[in-house]
Amino acid sequence: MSNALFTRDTQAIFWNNNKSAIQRMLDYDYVIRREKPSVAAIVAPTSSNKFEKFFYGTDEVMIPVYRSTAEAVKNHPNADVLLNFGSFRTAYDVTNEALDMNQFRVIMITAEGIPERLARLMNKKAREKGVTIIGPATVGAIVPGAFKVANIGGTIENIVKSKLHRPGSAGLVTRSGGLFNELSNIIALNADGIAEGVAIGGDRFVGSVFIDHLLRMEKNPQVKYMILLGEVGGREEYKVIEAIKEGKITKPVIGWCIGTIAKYFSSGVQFGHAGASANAEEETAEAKNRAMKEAGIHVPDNFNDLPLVIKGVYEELKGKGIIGDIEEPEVPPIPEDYNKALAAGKIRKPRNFVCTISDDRGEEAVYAGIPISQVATPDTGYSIGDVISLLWFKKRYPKWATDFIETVIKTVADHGPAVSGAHNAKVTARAGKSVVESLVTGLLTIGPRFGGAIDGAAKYFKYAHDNNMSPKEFVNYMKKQGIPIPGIGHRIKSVRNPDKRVEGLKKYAAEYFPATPLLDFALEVEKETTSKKENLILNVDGTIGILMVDMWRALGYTDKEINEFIESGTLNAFFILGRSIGFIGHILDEKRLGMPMYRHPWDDILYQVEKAEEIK
Ligand code: Q5B
Repeated sequence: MSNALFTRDTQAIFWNNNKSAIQRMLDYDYVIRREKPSVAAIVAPTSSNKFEKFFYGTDEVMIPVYRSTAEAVKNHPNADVLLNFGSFRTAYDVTNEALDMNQFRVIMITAEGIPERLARLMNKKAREKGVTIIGPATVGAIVPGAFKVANIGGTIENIVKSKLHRPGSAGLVTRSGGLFNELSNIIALNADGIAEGVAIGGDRFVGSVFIDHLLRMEKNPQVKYMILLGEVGGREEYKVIEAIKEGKITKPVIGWCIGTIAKYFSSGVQFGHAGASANAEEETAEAKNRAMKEAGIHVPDNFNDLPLVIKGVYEELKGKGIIGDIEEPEVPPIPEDYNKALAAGKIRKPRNFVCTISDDRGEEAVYAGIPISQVATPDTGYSIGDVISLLWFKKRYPKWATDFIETVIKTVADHGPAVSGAHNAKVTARAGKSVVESLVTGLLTIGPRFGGAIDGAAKYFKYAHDNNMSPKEFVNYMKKQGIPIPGIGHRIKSVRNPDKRVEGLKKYAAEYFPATPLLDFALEVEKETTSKKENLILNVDGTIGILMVDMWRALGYTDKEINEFIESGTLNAFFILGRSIGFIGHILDEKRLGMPMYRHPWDDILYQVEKAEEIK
């Protein structure tokens, strides 16, 4: 039985999803080749994640996430350490609840500034239950080669340099986490590292104090001598002196209290920690250093001499054969963090996705290079047509073109509740589905017959025009293909009941377009088709598709570029975008009216069901 605070089997429950601290623990596990991760579970009350992924070397491991400590405890009965990374507002409640669970042997609390009344209550309860509290206001503790709490020791590179990856011979207790790291390095340079170390924390009322840990280290055979780095303020060092006098501590102790500078100030000095202020003469660093020296503790004359004293005690114990040689373990190479290596230009990687329209990496996201705030500010003159031209075509079109795009969107926004898409959206909304589900149902009806004939119209009319077909030749060509001409024909609009939307678009083009060669051709085709049947007019889809081609030609796009727009479905997208406005209106209307589920009436269905033929 080593009596060490932690072993290689120790597992912790980490309260709060502090990813960088947890990753540091797993990096440490990897370096010391632990068999199982030192973090068994994470408690994150507001997370909906079931697990978090962390690196273990170059591999990844999954650590389960729970919403309460109780759930984590139930699923991980062997995790006897709680790393409480809650804020100073929650840390007390988390600890208090954890103490009642009777599973934790050690609770480490990182928060600084827990109200002192609560800290005392918490510490009392922990002592009564035999639980070791480390902190509050601490970076924790470490048993090199076995288990390390979160950030103690710093980066993994620093840990290896400070020989915290394998057991040495010193037991180290400090108040401060920063000085813990400093001392670890000094011990590594002047001796063989530490066997166990604890930073007890900087608050005035911490759970466990120097004497608690030194008494345990006294019983730990791996610890051959102990180093205490105290601070001005408090009387904890005197408890150690008492224990030495009473023979409870027999191993050599090296001690130093920082804060000797305080004597050069006329009034009492409050150092960084809440507890680092002397309220009486015995609490000064000077007095404590003197008392420690008198009790036989190895106390240097000043902090600068501390390394020499450590070296001296270590070499003496080595000379007596109490400390042996340590075989340095092989340290596996620590994979470099991808983001750091990338930022340093050390690695490269082919991207899976390419984005050429917007960028959200800078201070502000941009639409084709223009900051959103600029686009969105009313007086900068960017319209929805401009936003579409930036994000769909990566260009800022002239006003006549962006106004045309807006006219199209406004024109197709709705055509009443009876059209295929609106009907479907309404039926779906009445079935209790959400706005997005109902919208999607409506959008899915857009296709070659309803609203989605724009690309087809642009394609076929352009083909005919590019190939110098006459309107008659084109109509015959389409008939031979067996394809109804996209953009021709309407269910309710006709020569005698013209579609005012089409009239409006044609008027806009006549006024603002530099030229409309394809529209002129389409109107000749319309004469042919309406001479056969009066509803075979150039419809709204057709007019939009054809005028878009005229617009792009006027803007200088090549035929190849326009054909690519058509092939990729760009033109139907104008209908999809515009009609979404209307569909959403119909869906909200249904919800506002609280309409019940729809069932189609029988008398509107022709039932012609014959008995199925039996095949033998
Ligand atoms: N025939 C639109 O058909 C409709 C012909 C044709 C040559 C044609 C039909 C069609 C092409 C697709 C198109 C967009 C299905 C329409 C829209 C948005 C909307 C909707 C709204 C809104 C209508 C009867 C006879 C047959 C056919 C011939 C028909 N179309 N010939 N080229 N294009 N058009 N879609 O009236 O000899 O009797 O056998 O497919 O452009 O969707 O408001 O409702 O804003 O929401 O049902 O405006 O024209 O006629 O299919 O029974 O055909 O005409 O070959 O000849 P109908 P059908 P025959 S705008």
